[in-house]
Amino acid sequence: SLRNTLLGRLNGDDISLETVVGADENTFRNISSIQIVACGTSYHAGLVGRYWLEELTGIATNVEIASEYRYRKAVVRDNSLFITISQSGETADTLASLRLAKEQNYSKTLSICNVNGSSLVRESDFTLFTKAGAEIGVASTKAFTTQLLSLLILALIIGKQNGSISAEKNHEIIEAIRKLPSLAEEFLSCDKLIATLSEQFSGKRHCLFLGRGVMFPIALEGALKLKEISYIHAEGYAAGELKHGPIALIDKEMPVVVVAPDNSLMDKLISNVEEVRARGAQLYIFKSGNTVIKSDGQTNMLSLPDCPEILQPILFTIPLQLLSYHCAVINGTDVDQPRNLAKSVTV
Ligand code: F1P
Repeated sequence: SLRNTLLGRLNGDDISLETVVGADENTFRNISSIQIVACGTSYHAGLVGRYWLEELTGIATNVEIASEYRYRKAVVRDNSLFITISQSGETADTLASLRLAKEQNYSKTLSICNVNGSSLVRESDFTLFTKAGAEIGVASTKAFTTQLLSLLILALIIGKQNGSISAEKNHEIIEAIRKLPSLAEEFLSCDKLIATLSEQFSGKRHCLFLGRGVMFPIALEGALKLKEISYIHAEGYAAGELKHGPIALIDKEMPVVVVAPDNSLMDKLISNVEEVRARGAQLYIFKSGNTVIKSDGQTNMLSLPDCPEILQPILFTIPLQLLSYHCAVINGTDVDQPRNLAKSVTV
C-alpha cells in the first residue's frame, strides 16, 4: 500500500503537483494556520501530521476529533486551511465538520481520503488520495500508514510552496521516503517474534502503551487497535504524563508496551520506563538502533530495524498492528469484523 501511495508521485526531489488534486504551485503559499479534523484512527494520523506540518511548514496546526469540532465555535484566521482525514470519506461527524468549516472563514478545504467519489472528496476544494487499496477489515490498518505517508508528503508540498523547507532537508526526506516500502517489509518480518510475544497477553484484561513526542499518537493508535480487535482494554499515554495519575494503575499484572525508537527523546523516555519498572510492570519495549534500556526478568525487548527518524511513526505502527492481530487471534475474536464496529460511521 505504501508503494501504491508513492506511485508516480516522486520525481527526483519534486513531488508531482497532481498529488493534491485541484492544487497548483500557489495553493498553499500563504496559509496562516491549519485545522485538522478526523475520527478514530484517522484522528491519530492527524496528531502525527501536526508534528510534521509544524516542523516542515512553520504553520500553526491544530487537530481535533470531528465529533467535538462540529459543536465548537472555532475562531478562524484569514487564509486558514481546513483538512479532513478519513478512510471512507463518509464519516458523519467529519463530513458535518467540513460543512461547518465551509460556513466559517476557512479559505481552503482539503481531504485526505481513500475513496474516490466519496462525500468528503466531492465537497472539498482539494484531495490527496491515500491510495491504500480496499481495507478488508473494519479497523483501519493500511489506511493509517498511508494517511501518515500522505501527511508527510503534504507537509513537504506546503513547506516547499511557502519556502520554509531547505532543499537539503527536502532531499533528505524524499530519499527516506523512497526507502519506506522496503523498510516496511523489514518491519513486517518481525511477525513471528511478535506472535510469540503476544502469547504473554493471553488472559490479560488491560494494557498501557507509552510514547513520547511524535510517538505519543502512535501509542494512542497501538492502544486503539488492541481495543478494537482483541477487546483488551488499552490506553495510550504520553510517557511524561504517567506520573500525573495513570502510574497508579501499574502493578505486576499490567503489560506496558513502550514505543521506543532511537531518537532525541530517548533519554527522557528511559527515565519514564524506569518509573514503570520500579512498580513491577511487565514491560514490552519496541526499540531500534542505539536505544539502550536495561533488560531484566520482567522486560521483553523487541529489536526493530534501524530507520530514518522521520519514518519512525509509520514503521513502528507495523509491529503494534501485528501485536493487536496476534492478541485477537489468541482471544478468538473476529479480526476483520469486530463486534459493535462499522466500517463507516455514517450516522
Ligand atoms: C473513522 C473510524 C475508523 C475506525 C472504524 C470506525 O473512519 O473511526 O478509524 O477504524 O472503522 O471509523 P474514517 O473516517 O477514517 O473512514
